[in-house]
Amino acid sequence: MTTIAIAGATGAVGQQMLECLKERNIQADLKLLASAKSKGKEIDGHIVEELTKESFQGVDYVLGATGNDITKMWMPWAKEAGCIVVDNSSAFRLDKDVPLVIPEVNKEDIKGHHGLIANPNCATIIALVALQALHKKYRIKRMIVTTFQAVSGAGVQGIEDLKNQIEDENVPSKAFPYQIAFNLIPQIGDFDDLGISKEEWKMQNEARKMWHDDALKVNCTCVRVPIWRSHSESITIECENEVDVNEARELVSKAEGVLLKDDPKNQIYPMPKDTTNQDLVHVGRIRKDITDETNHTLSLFCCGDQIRKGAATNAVQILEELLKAND
Ligand code: 11C
Repeated sequence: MTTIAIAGATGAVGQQMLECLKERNIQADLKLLASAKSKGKEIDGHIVEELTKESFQGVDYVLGATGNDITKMWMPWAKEAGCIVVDNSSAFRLDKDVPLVIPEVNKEDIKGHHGLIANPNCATIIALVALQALHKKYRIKRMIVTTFQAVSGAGVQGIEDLKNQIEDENVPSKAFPYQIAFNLIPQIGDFDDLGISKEEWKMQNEARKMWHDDALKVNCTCVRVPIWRSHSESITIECENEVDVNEARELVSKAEGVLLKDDPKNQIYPMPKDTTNQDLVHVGRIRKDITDETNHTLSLFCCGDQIRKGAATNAVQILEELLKAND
């Protein structure tokens, strides 16, 4: 029997990974790994073990759901034990010999792995799943993106901050630089000298890698919003080829991993409430950019559950591809 370990099994993404494995009926012996303080805890009939150097012996696949520093600590141990890792942290995403994969976008890149495949950033996954069919047809050269990212993207503390401040606005935030309830914060991650945050750079750097196009230009503004779960994105794409709105709608309606919700006159469009706790990226508000008379630009709105498709589901889909290749 195949053995799969989840590193960081007690966090939101780790627990979702466990659920996804079950939902997708992946048959394996499971090993849940976490820090010493979670040792002995029971999750869904499995006892959590402390993540140590020895944890990876006898493990075939690891799903990584720990932060960058912890991931950098255990990765050599998993490598030494011969495990194949699908890692959700950003620690290795841009490394040359590490494929960065969204199955709906570039699953063929998995083949080139050397024991480690990286899972992209959640907002990037949601955007690229929404855009893949349009990119294939029209070849996207430039994108302007504004994200509206849920508090759960910042972990359990993000949810706690919103909960506390809905009750009492005076409770200070621990996960955010300002109050998040009844507010928006246009900062996710630290800013560089250009005034661009780490999260904003990910959209360009990771999209370039998965679309194999170093010339792709992305102007991204990431905003934290007081929503529990599901990230939303307003996206404008400038394409090499001429675009057609009706054709674009048709392409999106047939795209893998996507649900077209685009009938604005009847108030049908994507909303984060509807994408929560499911795997499809909802896409709508597809329209011509009226500022571009050359007809190469489209705008749209999309939403996706960032803990599921933006993290756990995507990782488990990669694992499924690995298991298929090993059959
Ligand atoms: C957030 N997107 O909502 C972040 C969390 O690159 O994996 C995930 C960061 C990443 O705060």
